[in-house]
Amino acid sequence: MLDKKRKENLYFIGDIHAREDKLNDVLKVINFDTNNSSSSCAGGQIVFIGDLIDNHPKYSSAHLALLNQVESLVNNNHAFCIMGNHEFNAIGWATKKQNDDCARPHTENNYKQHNAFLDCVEECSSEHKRWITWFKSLPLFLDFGSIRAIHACWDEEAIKCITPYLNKDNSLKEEHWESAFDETHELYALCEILLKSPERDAAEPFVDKTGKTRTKERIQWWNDPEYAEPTIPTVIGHYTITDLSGYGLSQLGSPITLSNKVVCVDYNAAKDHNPLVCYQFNQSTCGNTSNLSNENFHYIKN
Ligand SMILES: [Mn+2]
Repeated sequence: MLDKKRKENLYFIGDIHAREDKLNDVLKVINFDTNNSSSSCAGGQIVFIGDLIDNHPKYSSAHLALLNQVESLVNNNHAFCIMGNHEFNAIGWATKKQNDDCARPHTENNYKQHNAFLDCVEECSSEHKRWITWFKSLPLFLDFGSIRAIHACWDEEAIKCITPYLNKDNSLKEEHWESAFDETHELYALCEILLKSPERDAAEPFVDKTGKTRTKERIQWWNDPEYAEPTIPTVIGHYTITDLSGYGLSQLGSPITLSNKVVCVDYNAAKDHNPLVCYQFNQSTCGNTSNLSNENFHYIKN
């Protein structure tokens, strides 16, 4: 459970990917203004679901404003922020193993996903190191009792197995970061499941959105025979809901929950034409047996 002083309303905000402009749009929609004590920030806190960083290089310069804003909201008890796979990968990019190799290989594809951030902070600068230290402090998941949040997949077994590697606040202990990028270590697979989605062999190889050919596909764990149906409300991001994804959208194209208990707040805000989506949950009117409602999404419609 969380030590931090908690407020009644939680506003879950998904994968921002440096779109600081869209964060400020959505804060206006939910009337969350930390300079105005009669705004929704009086009774509410934001929960950022990770993937604050990385986008097309044209959004490079927005990274620092966004990171400073989120860090300040967290430090002032207006927000929580959990780790996404992009923060996780950023740590691997900047971490040297004992044999001096980089924990996350500096391949062309990995660079392409990350260079907007590296250019903004200047790779290896003190600014870069400062943000890596902050990323390392982020919890991998949060359990509010009535609702919980994780970037990709709430897998009870994986959470049980990873707990000994975590600090009390659910951030990874400093001494385990190298193992988290070691494919032969159990931490590697656990982080893959929780932050990047469990996977199984695809029927045929396919090319993903970064141009990489993949032989495994993500499991839609909230609705999969190999997974027990979640019983406690859970918020995720990561799954980039689009018209093509076949879930998370009504026939009219409005955001809807993935199931009675699981909601995703990643509607591909990284791209120009998609909104940044917020999901509101009231902890005093909704308990851990509540079904999630489609009425609680907030965003700017195109
Ligand atoms: Mn992600």
